[in-house]
Amino acid sequence: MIAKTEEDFNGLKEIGRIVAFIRDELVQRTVPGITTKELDDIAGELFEKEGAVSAPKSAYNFPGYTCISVNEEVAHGIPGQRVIQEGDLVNIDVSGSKNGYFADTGISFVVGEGEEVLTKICDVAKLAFEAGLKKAKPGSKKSGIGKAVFLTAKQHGLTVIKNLTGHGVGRNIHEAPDHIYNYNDTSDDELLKEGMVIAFEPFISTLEEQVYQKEDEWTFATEKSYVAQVEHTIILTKNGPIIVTQ
Ligand code: M3C
Ligand code: CO
Ligand code: CO
Repeated sequence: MIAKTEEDFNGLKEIGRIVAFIRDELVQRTVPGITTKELDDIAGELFEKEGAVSAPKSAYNFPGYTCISVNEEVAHGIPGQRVIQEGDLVNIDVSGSKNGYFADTGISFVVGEGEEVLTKICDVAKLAFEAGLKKAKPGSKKSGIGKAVFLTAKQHGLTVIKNLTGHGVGRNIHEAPDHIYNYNDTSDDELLKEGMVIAFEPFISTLEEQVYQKEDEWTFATEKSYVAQVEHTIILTKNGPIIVTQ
């Protein structure tokens, strides 16, 4: 969407605050021994308490309030009986709506002490997010964001997932612009607009550049790579981006 009115800004900030709060609460509760279903149940309670609705559930009938992906899983992981272990790479992606406004956020992190490479990809995903954010200006080419993400990955000896992208958000969970690529897609030189609301989500990978979908028809996974994501919903303005899911 293009945010124009005071009501738009306030509506986006409110759902942004809620999904960020649920994300942070779930990260804090991710300890060895807990199942991903137990974490998701906490999210369900918090959505209800906040008067908000899970977007994966309402928009796609996803079997969970949130997407929780562990190790080889990259995104759209279904909460279930999987038990979190020390050293796991976990991604928690929370998206929802309230009063007709949608926001989307996610974070990858390592549970306790883990392999060094896992911490590295999580840190580089944050750096890539910051680098892309600097290019997220009204009037600039959309592809400049992906270019910055790809360069950041490359500088650290890493790469990006090319078949998962960011997207427009605001009045729906996924809306125009359909794709914010994580590499320089030169065929894609749409210009970013004042008030445009996007969910920007770099996926930084140790090796592979494609995810495949598992037989559950939801989970995106890799075969021999680890992947980390950082996602925020941002409103682009001439005075700089507003991150509503901080
Ligand atoms: N929030 C998710 C979508 C959840 S709907 C099942 C997203 O938009 O960030 C991703 N899209 C692709 C991978 S993660
Ligand atoms: Co998301
Ligand atoms: Co998203």
